[in-house]
Amino acid sequence: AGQLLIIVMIFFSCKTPTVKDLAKENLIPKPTKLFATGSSFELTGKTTIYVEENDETIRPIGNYLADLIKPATGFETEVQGVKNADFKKGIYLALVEKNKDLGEEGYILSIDEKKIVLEAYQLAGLFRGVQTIRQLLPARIESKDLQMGSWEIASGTIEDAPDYGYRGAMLDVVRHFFDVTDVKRFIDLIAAYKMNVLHLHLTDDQGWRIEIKSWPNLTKHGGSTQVDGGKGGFYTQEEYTELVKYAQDRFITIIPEIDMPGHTNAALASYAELNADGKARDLYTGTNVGFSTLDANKEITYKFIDDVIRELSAMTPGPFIHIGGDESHVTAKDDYIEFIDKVQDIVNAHGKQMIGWADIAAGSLKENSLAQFWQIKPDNALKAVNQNVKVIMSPAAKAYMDIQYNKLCPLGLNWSGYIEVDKAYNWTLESNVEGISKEDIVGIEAPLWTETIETMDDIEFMVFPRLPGYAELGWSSDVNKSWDEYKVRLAKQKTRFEFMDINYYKSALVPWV
Ligand code: TNX
Repeated sequence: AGQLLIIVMIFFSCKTPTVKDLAKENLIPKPTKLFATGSSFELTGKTTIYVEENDETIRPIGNYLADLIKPATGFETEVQGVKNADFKKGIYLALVEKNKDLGEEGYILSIDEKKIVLEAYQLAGLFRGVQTIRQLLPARIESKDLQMGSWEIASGTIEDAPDYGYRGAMLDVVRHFFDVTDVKRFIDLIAAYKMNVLHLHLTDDQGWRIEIKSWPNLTKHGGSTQVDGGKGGFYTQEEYTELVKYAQDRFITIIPEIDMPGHTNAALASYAELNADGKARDLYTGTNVGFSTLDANKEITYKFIDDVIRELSAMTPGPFIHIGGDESHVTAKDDYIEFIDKVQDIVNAHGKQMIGWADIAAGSLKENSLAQFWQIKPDNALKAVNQNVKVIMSPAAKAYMDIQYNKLCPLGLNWSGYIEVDKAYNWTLESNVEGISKEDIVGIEAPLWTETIETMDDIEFMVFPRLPGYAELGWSSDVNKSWDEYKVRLAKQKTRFEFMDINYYKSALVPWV
């Protein structure tokens, strides 16, 4: 009888849901509202992912979740259509069109012992909610290899929506070129923290990285090198389109940047006629800035820009084209102003809104253009705000991921100081610049310039662990937020980073566990 009792007890201990506290989970970004019910849902090989029968648009998100959990669990999770009323157990993804308050990216996640229900007003909200489910699963879910152990998710309800609609990262693929595989990994890494923008810095003095069919020498010659003289590279239009699609599937908008009128040596080396003196420049593999310029007074300059923006707009479904505009130190002031105004018209003529580094506020900006604040002094950004233009927050002293963590950091620059992990997190977008308030800000972007960054490992080392903090600054502007609370949540991401093979910086300020 004793043995039987033990067997019965083991049987029940397997079947009884584990007590788990949703409030103790370490989510980044922190959700808006969370209510724990002290039990759990167990994902097993029998769990099915259901999507509303009449809405085929949800199925790809179900498939994404099934693919996400497959390598570590080994589960061949089925994705099935179901009528709302027939759903009893498993995971259910649904759009709730009445729930407009959730906005484009908000979601409600309800978990009990039998089911997980994820609801959103838009598909993007479902995708963000899937990232929450992902973070609620044990960290070993991130493994590419089969893992032992059960897959429980704490029960309760999460209601969540971002504070800012623009939360992104920038990758400079010019100073060192990164291929499609690397950029896809970068997209996956930012998607895991609910970012929704990838800004690609596609052209600069050292290279031209996007194929323009009407000006083929830009990539043929201009794309043939990089900092320190490596072989460079570029994306064909097909490859760029593939990246756009990959990002779109993760509800991330790619914003392409053609930097001008400065930062244009690669173009000036590729076409003699773009130079004021009609002579092609040599290719450049150094790291100086501010020495090159397109000629604002030549007609061919605007023909060139019109061709480039037309081809780029045709392969960019997102609403924005970034025109750079920074550090045009050898462009006469009047020329610069005329140039920005004309380029803004060209971008608009191709159906897009212009973004530029805040230097562009010297021109007459349209209210639907955006200015990206980056400099130490906010003068340019304030000038933009005075023209009723909204600002993307990317202050170099806080949000630049190419800036060294400290003076021992083996990679990166330090012209804006050092940015340890606490400094990267300990600020808010809305109180960063006097005179730029919440209504003036669309969100945050953390740029990674790559003068010193050569490999995916280098990228990861500079980006992690700062990026989750930037993602949280944009998603959850919590007035009571504190580094001391955040650092514990960040520390718990360690196992995740490791299962994801992320080469992260093990800052001594984070209590890694
Ligand atoms: C300034 S930030 C630049 C880039 C450099 C970066 C290095 C900006 C708009 N221009 O050209 O790569 O500093 O941190």
